[in-house]
Amino acid sequence: MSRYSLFNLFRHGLSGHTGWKPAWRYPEPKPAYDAVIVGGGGHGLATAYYMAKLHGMRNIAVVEKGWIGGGNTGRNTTIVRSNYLWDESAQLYEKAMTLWEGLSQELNFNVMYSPRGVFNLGHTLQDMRDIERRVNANRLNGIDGEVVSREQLATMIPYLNLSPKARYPVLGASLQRRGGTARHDAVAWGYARGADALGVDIIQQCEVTGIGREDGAVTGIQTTRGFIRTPKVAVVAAGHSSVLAGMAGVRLPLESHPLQALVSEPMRPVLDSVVMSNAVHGYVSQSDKGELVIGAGIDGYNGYAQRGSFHTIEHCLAAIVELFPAFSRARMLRQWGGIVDVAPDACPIISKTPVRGLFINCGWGTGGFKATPGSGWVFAHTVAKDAPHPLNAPFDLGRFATGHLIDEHGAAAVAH
Ligand code: FAD
Ligand code: PYC
Repeated sequence: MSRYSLFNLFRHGLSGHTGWKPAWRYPEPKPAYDAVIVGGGGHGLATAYYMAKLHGMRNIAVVEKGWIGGGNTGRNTTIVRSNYLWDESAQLYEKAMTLWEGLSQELNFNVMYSPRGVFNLGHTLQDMRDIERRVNANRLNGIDGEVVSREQLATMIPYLNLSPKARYPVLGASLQRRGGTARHDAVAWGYARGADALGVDIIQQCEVTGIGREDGAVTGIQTTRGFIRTPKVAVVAAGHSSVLAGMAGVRLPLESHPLQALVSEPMRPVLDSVVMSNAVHGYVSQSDKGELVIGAGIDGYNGYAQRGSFHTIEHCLAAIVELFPAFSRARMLRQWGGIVDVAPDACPIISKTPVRGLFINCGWGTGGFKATPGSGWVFAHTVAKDAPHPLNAPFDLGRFATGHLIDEHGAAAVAH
């Protein structure tokens, strides 16, 4: 900590913590904007930031029904990687990865991107063949990846159970060393502060309840704080995407599911990488505070509650304890859920819609946190220019009519 920040901390402490300059304003909605982004998660805020910064759109607003980052952005397990199978997704997630690498500097806000390495474990010969195929595909796309043997894992992840007698014995893994974690809410705060400084209005506690249309084009949004006129509405509402699109008569090929995570009590450093296993439905990393951050597969039913069923996390913890028997003595501190929007090919939809001026960015399912900077970057281009960027062109709605699906179930990491 610099002498200046220490001095400020001391000064604010003595003044009863008054007089802090808020990191962003709390403006009243204006009657009209050039564009409105619905959803103040990381993706919506990143979109606003890049629209203002790169496309000169300053008369814009982000409208959030709760508080920024209170959706999946603040509920995820913060895993960042770009090791997707198909060229289209690999390039999109790799764009995000390169933005992560400079994001703290770009925003002058520490997003705590930590490239500590992400392992995807293989438990069967078929898993290992899939891992080899994916690593080869990644490398052909210029993305770092390695196949790691069981023997190497013994030194790289000391507490991992490598017994051949395990129910799902570990045979090896893929490793992306540039993958890792980032601080989820800092990403929302950093983009919010940056967007606000460029003139973007961030309007919290403002729910969109309707989308106005005339002659097949958007006219504005109905909100709990009045009607806002705008020719462009960009919906980035994760688990509620279909609800919002439905307000404009657009039907999306999405299902909303609960996805749960939990953290243990803090403990000394025991795990310096991210370990994921699709086969046993569990993944784990250790936060800087020392908590084990653990996540499960999705709850199988559709729902809009930010909670899930007990048996799902029970199953997940059984898997984690099987992978790391030493963790059986850790007590769990808290558990929560988010609502994820899953598309049939486990890929996002970043697209114009049949309604002129209505854009959607959704379908990130269980894996959109890692994409946050890239998603905002391409969506800003799409909304500002009324046309997709080449990186997101393959992810348009049209693919569900033409059949050009990009099946990334194998790389999705969380089984669904
Ligand atoms: P959100 O952050 O959910 O933002 C959408 C916002 O829209 C919300 O704040 C919501 O309040 C707002 N909204 C909805 N309806 C309205 C309305 N009518 N009016 C106004 N505002 C509205 N991804 C990874 O890459 N790595 C991970 O490790 C990972 N782990 C996960 C673990 C869990 C438990 C969960 C739930 C998700 C995980 N994900 C992970 C997925 C990731 O969190 C999401 O894909 C990503 O955060 C989506 O960001 P977003 O900004 O689109 O959505
Ligand atoms: O997409 O990498 C991922 C992920 C990990 C946990 C949840 N999603």
